[in-house]
Amino acid sequence: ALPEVLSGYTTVNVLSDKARVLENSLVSDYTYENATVKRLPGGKLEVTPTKVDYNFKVDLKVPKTGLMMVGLGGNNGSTLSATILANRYGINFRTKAGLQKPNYYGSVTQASTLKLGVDENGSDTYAPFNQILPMLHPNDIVIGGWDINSANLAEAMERSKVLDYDLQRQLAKYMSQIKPLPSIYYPDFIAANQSDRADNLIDGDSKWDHVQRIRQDIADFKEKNELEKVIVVWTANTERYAEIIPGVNDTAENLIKSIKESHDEVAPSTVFAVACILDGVSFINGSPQNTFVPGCVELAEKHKSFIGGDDFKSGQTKLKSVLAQFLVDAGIRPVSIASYNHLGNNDGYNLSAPKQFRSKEISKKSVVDDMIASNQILYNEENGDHIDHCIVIKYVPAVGDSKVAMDEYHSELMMGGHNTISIHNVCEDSLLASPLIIDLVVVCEFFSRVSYKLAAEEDDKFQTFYPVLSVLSYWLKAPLVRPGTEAVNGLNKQRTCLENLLRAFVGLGSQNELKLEERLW
Ligand code: NAI
Ligand code: DG6
Repeated sequence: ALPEVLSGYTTVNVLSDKARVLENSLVSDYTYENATVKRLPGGKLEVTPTKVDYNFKVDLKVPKTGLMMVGLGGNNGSTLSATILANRYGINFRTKAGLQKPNYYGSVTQASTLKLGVDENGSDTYAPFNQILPMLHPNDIVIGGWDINSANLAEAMERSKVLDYDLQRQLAKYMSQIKPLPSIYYPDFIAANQSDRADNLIDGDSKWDHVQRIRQDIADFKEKNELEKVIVVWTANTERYAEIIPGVNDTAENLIKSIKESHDEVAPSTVFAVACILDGVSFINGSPQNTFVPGCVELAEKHKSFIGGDDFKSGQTKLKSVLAQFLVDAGIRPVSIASYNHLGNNDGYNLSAPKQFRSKEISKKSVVDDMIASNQILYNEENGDHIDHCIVIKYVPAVGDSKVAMDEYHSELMMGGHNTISIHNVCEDSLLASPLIIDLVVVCEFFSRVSYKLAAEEDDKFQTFYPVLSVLSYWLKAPLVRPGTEAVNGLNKQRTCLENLLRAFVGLGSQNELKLEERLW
């Protein structure tokens, strides 16, 4: 039984004979049930159920954790830092609508719930997502990071024009103390229009020296703040794609060699990722570029260091990962999706350059690929096997951080009919994106405390998850997955995976909506 021990950490006690506390860990037994499918001649499918028995182990102690953001002085970096400080110090502020209390709305881990089961009346009963197992609280995250611009965070917050004046005024004394560390700027990778920002740079041109400097920055930050763990998130400008060149960035060895030779095709984000991987520091890419070139993924495998990416999935794409899935699952055939965006923040300014726009276009487009592949009745050689998917982004300075997203989903119905859904969404870009950074950090930190083994194996066989943390996909537009496997884009599938893993870790079976209590006599 778990109650006394786990109740010290969370508000949920799970009484399961499939989980037990051993020292400071929770160990559970889990049978993974799946099925293998074989295509037989003539088109029949043969399905064989499979079962594998695993043990999971969760280290219950939450470490003191630091978050270092690359692009700390940007809209996301400054908005997230301000939000954490406002929550930590309980700073209420006045808006034209009255008194506003700080909160973490938009964060799955902080503001959403999970269904645990039914109460004595048969009613579904929920608990906060972060109360099932011990998780990092955002108020406890120590903030730091780098930016090519030297503005302190009070100045950066003012420049980003996201938060209300009364909050900015009260936060200034805390925010002004946080100053981004100098960073690396390879002008060819981000838009030329960003050059005026680049006044806070690490000296020298050697990319290998840059790797070493970043490693030192992380070590210093860890020591100064007495941290047990650091997670690094790229929330800097979108870069252009790096060319994948055999011999340059195709293997771990070649990538390291190329960095040592300061090869032109090694992007700043890859330099940061490599620095982190070499020291086992988890690195998450919140932008769309191909930071994780094949050599970088191989390096992460070698060092068993967690990586996650790419591109925060905040508004338009998040909705697409629900709506397109809904249409296809309803047997309706989307034939075109036209997605327009305009925004007036610095991200929009950077994306007004063609190569940086192209990176974003690729990640925004990829989100429906697996949905098309899942339905051969709707998508096949005869009917056509693609959706006309058009992505437009325009920079309109006047709207600032209030991004406008307009989408048209045009679908084919029964008997040649059509259905067109038009969506108009105005949102504050950075207030949608910042909570995702919290979730990515909290969930990444949590999974770095999880290990598993086959049930039949000895205890010394526990090992961590595969380094590409695809469980983070919920928050990412173009989920990075293990090479050779396919990304899951549907938002509900992504959440179901997370939910069921959490349940497995505490000895509960997978979530189901069978409701047999109600449906059977
Ligand atoms: P931003 O332009 O306000 O901030 C980016 C910051 O990165 C700037 O302060 C810039 O000086 C800095 N920077 C550029 N290159 C750097 C380098 N090599 N090292 C350190 N700092 C560097 O952009 P914002 O709005 O904060 O977005 C950040 C990233 O997140 C962008 O790539 C954006 O596409 C991506 N993203 C944003 C979403 C949102 O809704 N805000 C959603 C999805 C992705
Ligand atoms: C305009 O597309 C700028 C982008 O950085 C978006 O704000 C960001 O990629 C969010 O996109 P989405 O599709 O998740 O709302």
